[in-house]
Amino acid sequence: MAPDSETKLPGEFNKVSVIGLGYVGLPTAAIMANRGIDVLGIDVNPETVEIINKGDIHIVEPDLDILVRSAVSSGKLVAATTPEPADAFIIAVPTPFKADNKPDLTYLKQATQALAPVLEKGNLVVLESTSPVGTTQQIATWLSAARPDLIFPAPDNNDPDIFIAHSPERVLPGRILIELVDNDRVIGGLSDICSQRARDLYSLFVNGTCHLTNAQTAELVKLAENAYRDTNIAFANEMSLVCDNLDINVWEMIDLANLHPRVEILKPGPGVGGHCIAVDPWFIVDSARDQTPLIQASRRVNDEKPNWVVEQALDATTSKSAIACLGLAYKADIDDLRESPAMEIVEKLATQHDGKILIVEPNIKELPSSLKKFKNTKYCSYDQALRNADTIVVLTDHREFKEVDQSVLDGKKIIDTRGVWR
Ligand code: SAJ
Repeated sequence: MAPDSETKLPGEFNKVSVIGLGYVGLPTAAIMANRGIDVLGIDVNPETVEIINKGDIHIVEPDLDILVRSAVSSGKLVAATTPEPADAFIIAVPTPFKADNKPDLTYLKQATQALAPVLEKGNLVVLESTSPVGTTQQIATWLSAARPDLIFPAPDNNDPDIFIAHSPERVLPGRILIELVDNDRVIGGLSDICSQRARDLYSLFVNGTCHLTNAQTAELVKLAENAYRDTNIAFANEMSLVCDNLDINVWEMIDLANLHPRVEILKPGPGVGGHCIAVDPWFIVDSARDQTPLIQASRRVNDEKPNWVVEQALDATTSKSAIACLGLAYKADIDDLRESPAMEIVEKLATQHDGKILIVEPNIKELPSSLKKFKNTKYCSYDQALRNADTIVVLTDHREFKEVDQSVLDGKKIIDTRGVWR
């Protein structure tokens, strides 16, 4: 059925609101604003809003500073703490998990409740946050409780007042601005017309293909992508333990195995971090515990790896000597410390080792408070740490660490979890 005359026609997205101005929301807002759309970015943190309205950024991501500056100076991107009416709302708030590995939808519920009062007939609401299966429907339920005056989508109603879809973000930190535009998107609406409206929105700035499906499938696609990667990394991490036990160089072994045309082993590391791969597999487990022994085992393998690194470092070091820890971010060339195995390792070393822990992280200006609180931790330059430590633990493969004067490493114990100096 065609939308009624009051419903805005596809393509009429003159003003878009992006709720949550983090690693996904801010780049999305800036890209759309640079395409000429009026974008209102919403974030609950007043400091974030202030920084963005000055044309600055609060996160590290290549070229994002240039894009945000241009969007703000042209007046197309404005940030605020409370939502205002718009043609479409993109929700990109965190969906973490709780201590018991259950999804925590608190931020999502708060964002949904904040936007409910400003919703108008014809609006599109897109959930971009990675979410457990059923969350897009949950948003419709929350919104319809807050706005009984509006008709929300149902599979048998192709003429709702509000269109709701899930289009999970799939961008890789470090390449966000490229992947936001070039990657294909999966779009799952609560009904066909919802999917089509969401595709109309993304077509304004996405060069990749938009693949339409239903909301539940889109939710599981995103979770499956990250669980697949987690499982593959777990295999690499398991191999690193096997190699250590058998005194085999894991990097050489993987390089040689990968010469096979159908083998592509990923890289072992100190564990798996970030707010996505270390979290999202649990969303599948939570909805299908008995069907997911492999996913659960992979999570356990990856979660155990930091403990192994700590043991290696403590075994290599006499009690009073200094340990250098290179990198805190969860992966190379970014500043993101969320769920970082490096943070866990450094915290455990600071607790269990009497000597100094010399910490190098080129992408932050000072140690986070969770590390500052230890008497034996010290924020150091790369050079200082290499010279003053007896044991060096490489935790992140930042580009700065690839340059090394081999003579400085002579006689030191090296635990290179990333194979930077292999
Ligand atoms: N890692 C390894 N070995 C590898 C690859 C990664 O140990 O061979 C580690 C990294 O060091 C890091 C963690 O895994 O600690 C995750 O890093 P990542 O680069 O694999 O992924 P993320 O978390 O930065 O981004 C992922 C991406 N998902 C997939 O590649 C399937 C991205 O496309 C998603 O958009 C993102 O999660 C997300 O937001 O969900």
